[in-house]
Amino acid sequence: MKRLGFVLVLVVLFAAGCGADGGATTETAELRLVATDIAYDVSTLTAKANQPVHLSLENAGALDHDFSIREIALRDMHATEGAGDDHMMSEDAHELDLHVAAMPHGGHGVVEFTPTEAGEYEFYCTVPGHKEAGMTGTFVVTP
Ligand SMILES: [Cu+2]
Repeated sequence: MKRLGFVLVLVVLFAAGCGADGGATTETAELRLVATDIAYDVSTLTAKANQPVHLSLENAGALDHDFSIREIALRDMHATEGAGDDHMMSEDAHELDLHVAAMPHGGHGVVEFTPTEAGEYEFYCTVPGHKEAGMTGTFVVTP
């Protein structure tokens, strides 16, 4: 049993070493945002330029909510859940660089992307009246 444990440690160390040798290998930023009626739980989300982001939007409210950024430089974007062009929006989804929706009562949406330029980007909910009610925040991309 002891010997097996030792071998496992070696395997783990070896795997970690490989990751570090990759150089360009960047850990994914796991971001989570919870929407309620009518607010987000945090006002700032942070990631690094060229760091892959996995953003999960959870809807703990009774209304539709989404996460949108009008203009942001990014690559490798795909919404794995909750692309949600069919929900109530005050603007055209095609004009948004980033958009993911979450249905009410525990629904969630997931979007993965890699921001490519440092800066501060406003995010908000496009459901009519929600941005005005305070569903906005800042997505910070550090160099
Ligand atoms: Cu909303």
